[in-house]
Amino acid sequence: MALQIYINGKFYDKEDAKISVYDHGLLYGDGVFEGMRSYSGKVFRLREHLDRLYESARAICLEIPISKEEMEKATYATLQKNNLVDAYIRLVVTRGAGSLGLDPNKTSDPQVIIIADSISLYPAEFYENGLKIITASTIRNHPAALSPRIKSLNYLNNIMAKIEGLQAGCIEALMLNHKGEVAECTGDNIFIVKKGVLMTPPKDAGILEGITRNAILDLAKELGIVAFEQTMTRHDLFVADECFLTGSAAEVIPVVTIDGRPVGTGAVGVVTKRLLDAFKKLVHGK
Ligand code: PXG
Repeated sequence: MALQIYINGKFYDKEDAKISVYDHGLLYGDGVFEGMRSYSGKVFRLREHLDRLYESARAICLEIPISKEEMEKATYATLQKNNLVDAYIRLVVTRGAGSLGLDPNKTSDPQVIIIADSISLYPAEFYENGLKIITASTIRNHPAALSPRIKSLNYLNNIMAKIEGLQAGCIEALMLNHKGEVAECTGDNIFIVKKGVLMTPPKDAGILEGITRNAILDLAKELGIVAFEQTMTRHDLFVADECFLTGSAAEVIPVVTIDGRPVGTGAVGVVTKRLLDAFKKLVHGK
């Protein structure tokens, strides 16, 4: 059977799952989304993802036509419909179809889309040997232009940074904020370890407050690793002992070089390895 996509309460074959070319999600990137994972049939931190989705929608004055409870049920229904247990799940809410023109009041019927698909993992080699990343010249959104805390369908600046990374042979790229401080990567949050202490940029550093990020901060507490939010510059990365990235897609992935410079010894760090193992245990329930 073809993959079944949820749109506004109904399921469609992947090939027939379509929305209007007049949808402002397409015309203007006017909408919000979430990317989540399920492990053994349970969506990891679903409540947190739903809270972030509804907050992103509220921030752009988009009223999601169904409740969080209905969205939760629809998410599980989509998994079940596709017989998926370990999956990648994308929730998308668009502004809906309207006339050509920015005015959201001229749209109707926001579209709620749920895609559950098998996960394409990064090669295992990256988890064992670590990633090489570069700093992109494209910065995160200026908070006065568009809050970087909104997970909107406008990802162009992150995509431009991703292209810079890919052109340099890296699958991730570091993004700074408008003050030149370290923010995050194009779809992942960043952590460093210095003298055994774990640090990550604060929520107001131009980041998306990652759910994996918050899970890692919780795990650090449980493991007795001192951890806090810290404003940092590239200097802090260059003199760090360890570095890793977190995200729903990547989970926890070590970084071993930044802008061609080795991080610490240039090998995957011990604190990183501990947290990576603890995260695996957490999501796989072992
Ligand atoms: N920063 C940005 C800009 C993101 O888009 C994260 C950090 C990590 O957040 P979570 O909550 O996932 O720990 C993200 C998340 C995709 C995809 O399909 C993107 C994300 C997550 C999952 C899939 O490109 N971005």
